[in-house]
Amino acid sequence: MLLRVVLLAVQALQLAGALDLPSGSCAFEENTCGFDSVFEFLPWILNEEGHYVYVDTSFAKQGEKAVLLSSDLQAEEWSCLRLVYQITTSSGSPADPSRLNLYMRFEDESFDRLLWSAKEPSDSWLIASLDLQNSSKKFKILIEGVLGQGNTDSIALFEIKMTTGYCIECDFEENHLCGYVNRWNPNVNWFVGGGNIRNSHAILPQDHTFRNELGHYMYVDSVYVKHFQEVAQLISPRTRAPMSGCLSFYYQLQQGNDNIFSLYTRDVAGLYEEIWRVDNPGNAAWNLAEVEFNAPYPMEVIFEVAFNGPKGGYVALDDISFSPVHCQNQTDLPFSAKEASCNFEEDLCNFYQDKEGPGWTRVKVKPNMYRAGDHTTGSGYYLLANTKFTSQPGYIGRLYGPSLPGNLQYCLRFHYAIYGFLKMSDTLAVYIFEENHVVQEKIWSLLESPRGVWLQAEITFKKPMPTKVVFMSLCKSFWDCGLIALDDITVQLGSCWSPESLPPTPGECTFEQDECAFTQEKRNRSSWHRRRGETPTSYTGPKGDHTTGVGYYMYIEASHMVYGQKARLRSGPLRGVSGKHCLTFFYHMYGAGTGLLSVYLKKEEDSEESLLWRRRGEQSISWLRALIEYSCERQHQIIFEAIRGISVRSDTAIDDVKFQAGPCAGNNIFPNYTNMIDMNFTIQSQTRRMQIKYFFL
Ligand SMILES: [Ca+2]
Ligand SMILES: [Ca+2]
Ligand SMILES: [Ca+2]
Repeated sequence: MLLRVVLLAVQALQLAGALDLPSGSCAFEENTCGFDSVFEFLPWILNEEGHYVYVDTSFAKQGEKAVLLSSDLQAEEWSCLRLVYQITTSSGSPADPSRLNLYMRFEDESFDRLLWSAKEPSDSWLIASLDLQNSSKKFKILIEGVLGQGNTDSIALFEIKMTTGYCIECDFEENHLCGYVNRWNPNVNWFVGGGNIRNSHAILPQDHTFRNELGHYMYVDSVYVKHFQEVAQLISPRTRAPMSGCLSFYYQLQQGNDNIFSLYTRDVAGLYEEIWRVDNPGNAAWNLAEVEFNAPYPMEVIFEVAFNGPKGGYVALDDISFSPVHCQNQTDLPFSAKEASCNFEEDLCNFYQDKEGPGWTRVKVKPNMYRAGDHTTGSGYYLLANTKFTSQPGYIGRLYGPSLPGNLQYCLRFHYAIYGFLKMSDTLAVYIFEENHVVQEKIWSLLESPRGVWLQAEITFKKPMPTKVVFMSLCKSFWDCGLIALDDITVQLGSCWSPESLPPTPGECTFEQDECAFTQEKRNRSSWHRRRGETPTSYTGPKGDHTTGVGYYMYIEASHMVYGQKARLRSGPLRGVSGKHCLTFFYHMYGAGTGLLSVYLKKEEDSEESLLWRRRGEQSISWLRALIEYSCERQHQIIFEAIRGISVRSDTAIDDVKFQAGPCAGNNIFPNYTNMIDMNFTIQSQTRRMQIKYFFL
């Protein structure tokens, strides 16, 4: 048995806290503590002598999966879920390795949220730490092991433990060290100090937690330092939910002048930022440090000591804790993503213009060849500059955003479209104004780009002082400037850049990477195709996708089909829940010969499908938004069916499909609002009335 080698380590690991585990936890000794294997899949097997559950290739085939589901859980306080696991394989690094996935299943959502995933085989157990935001909603934890290609693959779970508090906190009293790891260096490393006297590395008489010789702490010693500025790093588990507040810890320094003890954050792109550095050696006792910590997106904290030589002494660390309030009596962060964003459906939100007169006009137009509808719904409002009413030679229109606090990283996204045949470079620019408008910096400007398509711009920025984003439309002379349209401005905390390794936004498909979980009964020239850019036939189909203008969408190519031919795109299985679901998507039905687009609900075990929504014939030259509210308490699928119309001018497209819990009216209508992780620590929620609603059932 491949797993036997690690058992000793695991037994040691489970010595602490194995009795009286909180709900959502299990050490897999006599039973699985309310975690049940899901019947349709392989069972997880409880090892005869206890200690773990496993699934392996001795009784299952490649690609098969085993699913373990918890009972109902609730995290009314912020909690940390720790998972001790191991993936083993005998075949090196196979192309299709075994995987372990962990999902959260909220009772009102028809899809599961992937929280974490691992596929690296290892020789010993590993620990994953997952922050669970406080919520009154009930949920279940779903653990899925998918067997890979190797002929002796196995996946084992040794322990699941859900405790209140933040994953980043640690008193170093348990063997798992809360998922903190030392980055190995030949000469200087962080070690566990204290504890059992006989074999301990105790360099201090007492730890901080228990104030006695049995307590533990972390330390790094300079005695083996060989080079100038050798660095020891202790790395925290990565945050998995946005958090902001005060990080505190206790430290001791010996001969503090010869080493530098600092604290860094490191984001998923590997960017370091120093957030604290020891400024005086303090006394020989435990010193408290309090550091402002903002992690709006996944981050690690790194405790780093740089030694200049072997006489640098030691640094000891204990009792890292976090509190979601600021360290000093600062007021709460005044930033709210919703208040800094606008779709212009009702007004200018918190944006405003110069007093001299509007350079930007809020408009709603009937879409035609020369002017598309807005980006939000296809039939709503947006801003337009350089119209003959607003532009004068030498005119500059300025649209100011609300004030954004300094020292935070922001991702600004907006959609713009340009019209006309005139030269357009530099007629739209985005500036950052320091609050008193003294310092101005251009962060983006328009280059020549396709006309009549809503294009998305993304800008990441960070400034030390409070700033405003300013959209400037410039028109040197009336005859030089075409029209500029602006819509769906969003500001989020964190970088716009999102690594592909992060799980996709649950319940949403933009078709940018692939077709998500959508499938087709058959795939040929007359089925749905994934495409970017224009469709080959003129006077039909979109010019670009809805997500970014240059991305992918799904469409039927009418010239490969005959009149009345169908193409059907089927969603992955969706869970039945009580209460309403809201399905939103964008559709494009432009062309004189356009046929039919229908959305069907197919309940499991029913042969009939029920029609939820339908449009017949040409609708608009713009992407239009559809909202469908429906309920279904059984497992089901949603089917998009396009039928080719009477001529080749009947290309029909869809994009940005999104499933959400609850009725459509309460849902946020901003597109692409949740990227990476939910930014739902905004201060106020603002309910926006929906412009159009379609109700069926
Ligand atoms: Ca301790
Ligand atoms: Ca709009
Ligand atoms: Ca898209």
